[in-house]
Amino acid sequence: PSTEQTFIAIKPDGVQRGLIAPIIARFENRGFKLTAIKLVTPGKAHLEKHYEDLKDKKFFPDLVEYMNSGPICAMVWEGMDAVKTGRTILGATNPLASAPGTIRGDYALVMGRNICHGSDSVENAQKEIALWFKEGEVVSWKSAQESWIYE
Ligand code: DAT
Ligand code: MG
Repeated sequence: PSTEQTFIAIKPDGVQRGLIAPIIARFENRGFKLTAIKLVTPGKAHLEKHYEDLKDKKFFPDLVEYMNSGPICAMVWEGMDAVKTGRTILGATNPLASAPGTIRGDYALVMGRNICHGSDSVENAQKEIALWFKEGEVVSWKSAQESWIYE
């Protein structure tokens, strides 16, 4: 089985709206393995670092304020094509352009309240996992379901 990892976060609106369990269920049900999870309020500096590629965008201050408005559920999910498939499960950045069946397509309407984050490349996934989790917080374990999910 693939050990590709992606960083998935449930943003403050997703946490406040009680969507932690349904979002986790989508990744579990698909066959991905949870290897790290925590509820965090990491503060502005950390969030600015997480979104540093977007620092020149006009929406950046609002984005950081939104991300800083409550707890975030930070996770690492592992499995085949986890980064790209994770993005597919999330839906498009703009929820109005997200297909029904995706998280954003089922639960959100506007970009500034789009519920979830997912890494956009394997390289960024590794950077984000290192930013959000300390060594030892990401757990390596063998799922009993493995041979029923992978051939
Ligand atoms: P994604 O979260 O799909 O990876 P992104 O990395 O381009 O999208 O942007 C990060 C977040 O910033 C996104 O989830 C919502 C917000 N955002 C992006 N583009 C925006 C825009 N044009 N107006 C307002 N918010 C935006
Ligand atoms: Mg992004």
